[in-house]
Amino acid sequence: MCEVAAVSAAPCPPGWIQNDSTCYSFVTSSKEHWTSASYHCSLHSASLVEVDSSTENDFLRKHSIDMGIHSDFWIGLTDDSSEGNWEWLPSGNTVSFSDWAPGQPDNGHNEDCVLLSHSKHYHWNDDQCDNSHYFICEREIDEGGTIIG
Ligand SMILES: [Ca+2]
Ligand SMILES: [Ca+2]
Ligand SMILES: [Ca+2]
Repeated sequence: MCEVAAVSAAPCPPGWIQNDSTCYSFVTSSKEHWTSASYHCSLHSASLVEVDSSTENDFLRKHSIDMGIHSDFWIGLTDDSSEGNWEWLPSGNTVSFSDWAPGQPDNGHNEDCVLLSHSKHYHWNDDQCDNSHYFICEREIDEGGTIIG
């Protein structure tokens, strides 16, 4: 019984942050292209963050600001497969919530991947997928309150 309690108290891996039923990792160890960032998350049984609600978006923006590093973070939204048709990958979900910065998305330089933009107060901006940025991974906490892997 004691072991169960100990596990339940820390459902996220070291260095990950829990919010509601999800663990998040704000990865600042290296800047990556969007595709490489997505792959990095998958190595940790996670995905680039899919922002489903204003609550989740508020959490991500607040934490980004609080980190104080003034850097952009990739999120899991892209229109790379069809210009203007935004989808979350890898889920393939369409956009149910969005928080574009004013004037965005503008596909400014063939921009098909989305980040939380520090220069836009961490509202969303589309950017070129092969630019290198920090990124945010997320993974759900399973029903047992623990994460496998
Ligand atoms: Ca999410
Ligand atoms: Ca685009
Ligand atoms: Ca843009």
